[in-house]
Amino acid sequence: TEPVVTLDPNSSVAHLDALILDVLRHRVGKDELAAKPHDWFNATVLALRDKIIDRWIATTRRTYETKGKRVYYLSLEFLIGRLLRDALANMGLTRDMEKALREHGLDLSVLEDLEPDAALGNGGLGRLAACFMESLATLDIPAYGYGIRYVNGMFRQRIVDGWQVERPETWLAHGNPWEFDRRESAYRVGFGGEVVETGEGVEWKPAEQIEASAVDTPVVGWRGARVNTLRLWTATALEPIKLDAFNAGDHFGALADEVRADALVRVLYPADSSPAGQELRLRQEYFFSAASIQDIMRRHVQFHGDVRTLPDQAAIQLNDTHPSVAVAELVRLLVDVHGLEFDEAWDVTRRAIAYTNHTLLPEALESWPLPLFERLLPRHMQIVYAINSRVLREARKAGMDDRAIAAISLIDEGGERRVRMANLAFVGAHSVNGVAALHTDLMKTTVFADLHALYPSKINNKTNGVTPRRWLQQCNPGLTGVIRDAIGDAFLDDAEQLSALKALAGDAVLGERVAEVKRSNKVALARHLKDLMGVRLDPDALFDVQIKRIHEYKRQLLNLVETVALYDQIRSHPERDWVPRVKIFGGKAAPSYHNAKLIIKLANDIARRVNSDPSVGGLLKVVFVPNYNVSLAERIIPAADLSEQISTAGMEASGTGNMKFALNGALTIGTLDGANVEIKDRVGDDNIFIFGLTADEVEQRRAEGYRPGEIIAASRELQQALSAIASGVFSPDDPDRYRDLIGGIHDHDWFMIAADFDAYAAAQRRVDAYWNDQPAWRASAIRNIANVGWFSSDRTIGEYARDIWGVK
Ligand code: DL6
Repeated sequence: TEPVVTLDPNSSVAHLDALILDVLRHRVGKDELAAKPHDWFNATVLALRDKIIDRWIATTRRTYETKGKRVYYLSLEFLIGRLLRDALANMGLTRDMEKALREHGLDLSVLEDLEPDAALGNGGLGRLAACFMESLATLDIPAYGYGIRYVNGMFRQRIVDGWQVERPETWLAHGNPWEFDRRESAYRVGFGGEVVETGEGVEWKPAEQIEASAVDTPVVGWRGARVNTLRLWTATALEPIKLDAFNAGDHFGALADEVRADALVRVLYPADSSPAGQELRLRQEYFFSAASIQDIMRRHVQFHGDVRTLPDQAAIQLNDTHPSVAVAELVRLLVDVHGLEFDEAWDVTRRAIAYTNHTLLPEALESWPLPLFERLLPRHMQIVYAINSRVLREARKAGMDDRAIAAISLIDEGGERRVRMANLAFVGAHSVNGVAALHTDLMKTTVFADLHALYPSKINNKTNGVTPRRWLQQCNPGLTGVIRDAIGDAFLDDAEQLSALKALAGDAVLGERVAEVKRSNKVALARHLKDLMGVRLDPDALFDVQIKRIHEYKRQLLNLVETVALYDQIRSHPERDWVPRVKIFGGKAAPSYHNAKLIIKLANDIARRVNSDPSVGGLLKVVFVPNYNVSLAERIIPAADLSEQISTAGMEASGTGNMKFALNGALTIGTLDGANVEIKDRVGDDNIFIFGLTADEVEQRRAEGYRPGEIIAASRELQQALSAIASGVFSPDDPDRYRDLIGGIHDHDWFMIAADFDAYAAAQRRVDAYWNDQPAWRASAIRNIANVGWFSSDRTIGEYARDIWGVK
């Protein structure tokens, strides 16, 4: 099913065919007779890109002509994945391109698989940025995404003997046909040095300068509505080679500056356990923020003249605290370069900037050691102090006490002094938003309670969303076709129109068709995993999926402990009517996160044992899919029956996987956390499996003095599963491997695995019972699809545009 209309009358098959051949010959430099699949892939992308450029130029001209306000989305992460299928579908050219390639005996889907995933993000935050870019273009909002063009991006995960091993991702190894090198858009970014008095003000004289130059990727919206720009910065030394040193024989020393510049854009999230790693991370943050703010100012001054009108023409959104230093950079440019008084600069800055918070986890709230910040950014340090004095005076005036003032301060004075980037973003922004209703409420009562008391109108909620183009239409064409047959095409342009399915939820024929599509997606996934890992999966089993970053608060461990308990039960009671299950796990652990890596090993150890045990008779299979990424998610989500969203309540800001699964007809088993709460409200209690403590209850238990040992002693199933893991049943080669991991559950159980275990296990048995009633399950799947159109990122971006950015 081609779910779009063709926009361009010139895009007939013959026209595309001729274009591809021309590109292949003149830009790829290959004869059709000698071209390899990769040459055809490049020719296809370049031909499509030509079509996109026409719209890019047209829509950009329109913005200049109408003096439209632009949105600037600053994000250290853009988890883009592949672009070919997305861009083709949004341009309405999929079918024509398929035909054009077929003329040459080529299969579009094979070429699509040659595209490497652009893995410039870790997880939800980066993928959200990518969905937002697509929705901004779809809603015809002029926007730039600003980030870093990491050469290696997120690491490639290999599983060696069950352990995660990190390898560099080489997504640029064959070049990147999507991007445009914009050497003309280059800016100097300084580090270190000193601030000197000039008589007319102050001047920062950096000790080191690096050149940031732009690399642009066009982002096309649905039906080609608009093409926006993803501008990623790359770094070069001002003097890439010191010829004198080179000629004197110091070949490596001569290149040192270039290596130093290159290190800035090599990897996403350099390990920051060492001071050098911390410094690199702060350098990355300043590098991309400074280049982006300079670019924004240059465009504004060139076309609008007066820097004071910046907030009328530019809405700058900080995606989490990684670009917080942009607040100080904008003040610096306004004062030091454009000559504004500090207070006026501060006012312009706050009207231009807004900040999105994505986590309440204390360890994820960034702060930098003050000496490091001051050494690297001496002028910004002065500006931070100047901002702080204004904010703290306001707080004092408002009658706040010392405790509140200490909490509001941009400088953490407890222990080693640190610069608090979340506080800097908060005070430097006119809007501070959370990403789901519960998360936003918790922002007001926990980490930002005092800042909220001082600035009560800043915090607002913008519940996350996902683009339905990638996460329904493209990843699940079968389901898209069934929905179109059932309710027509309106949902392709407005995902909330999926609600027309509500009336058909009980329709047995529709239920059958939805189930057929699900089964064929499961068959396709099983085939893929067979090729990838040699595992055999039964497509008639319930596919139970937990794919996301591996983190203790996301509680993959709870799922694994329950898997072990189920394994035990199946062996003890083979006479029961067990529902065959395939437990699918996937996700990466941060390289220095010991317990997360151990959890991956545990999943693999359990898989090895369970999958080779004839006594479970194929009733239970466990799979850990290596190198989970966007493209794998696009295969796995359409094939899932059950979506595991089981974080400790109060800890997952929103989640976006939860939305993608529900949109593809999977039922959720989950806690009342993040956006699960709103998903439940929309799909209804009967179509979701909610269990466990609420965020308030988690807080209360902790306050009361939580004793997991007592809970474990009272739950036979839990006790047995934990002791099996701890005693080495799944790790006979190293029986003590999991002793400490499980010991942590007995001891403090910070993530409340014990407290939620019985409720989780009971919910899983409710899942089994419901699965046995297939008509009811199918009706619930349809109700999920029908009710989650609201979680489209078009809706989210519409809300940002209206409430925060003031753009149409
Ligand atoms: O808002 C996108 C995404 C949420 O869906 C996840 O719940 C949340 O964990 C994630 N946050 C981060 C924050 N990391 N830092 N810093 O990735 O954001």
